[in-house]
Amino acid sequence: MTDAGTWASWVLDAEVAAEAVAPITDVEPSLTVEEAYEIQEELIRLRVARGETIIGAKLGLTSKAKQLAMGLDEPIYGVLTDAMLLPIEQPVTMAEHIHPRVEPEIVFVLAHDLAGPGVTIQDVLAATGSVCSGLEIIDSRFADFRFTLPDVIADNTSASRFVLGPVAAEPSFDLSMIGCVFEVDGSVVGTTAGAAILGHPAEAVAQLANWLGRRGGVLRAGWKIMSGGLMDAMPLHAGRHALATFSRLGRVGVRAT
Ligand code: OOG
Ligand code: MG
Repeated sequence: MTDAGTWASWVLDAEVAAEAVAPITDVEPSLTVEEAYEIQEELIRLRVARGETIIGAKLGLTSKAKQLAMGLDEPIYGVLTDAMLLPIEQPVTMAEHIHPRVEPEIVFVLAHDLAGPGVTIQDVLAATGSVCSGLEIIDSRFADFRFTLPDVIADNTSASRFVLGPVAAEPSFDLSMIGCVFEVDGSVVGTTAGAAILGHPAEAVAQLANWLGRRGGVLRAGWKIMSGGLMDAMPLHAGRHALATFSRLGRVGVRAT
């Protein structure tokens, strides 16, 4: 592989310029998943070097709907920094993005560290301080949102921004039964439940903790963990308003300008 730092700059520069680039595998078709995570690590190092702080982690492709939409069938992992956290009521600025999409997610806020291997759904719930509603704004740096599994991993799983809803609920109820209604500009575009995420959204967090554990990593107390899009993402355009309403977790919305 070409030096991981070169490809990390390739995707970071595309993000800063808000201009799409070709997928890495167009140039390096043999790029492996393992090498892609090395590029992602380098990308996060660059972001931290420019002043960002890691405040969480994310899973992607944890629902059948997302896997079908993207034509990929394995969960993927990414990193969230403070620069990605969009305060509630703050719009998504189209000029800072390439072709942003928005998707509803269930978010875990950890009260305790969580380290694999052997982490179960029960362990995740015990380590969780609260769960809240979330919207993730994904914005692949690759032209036409077209990528292979290694490409999207290297691109930090298309992470761009995320918004957290105001309700912090104790996870003392069945999270697989959380209902979600997703609306765009006042029209319902999808309905789903927590079980869309690997049967139970905490299963996604357990898989992430176990995967990280094999690499010597830990999910830290205080981190926000996004468990993955509950349904296919919707494109954002200037003026568009997306709203997700959850049972137990209230509502979270975002507008694009
Ligand atoms: C990859 C990121 C997937 C999710 O929640 O499934 C993701 C993409 O769809 O561009 O964030
Ligand atoms: Mg997502």
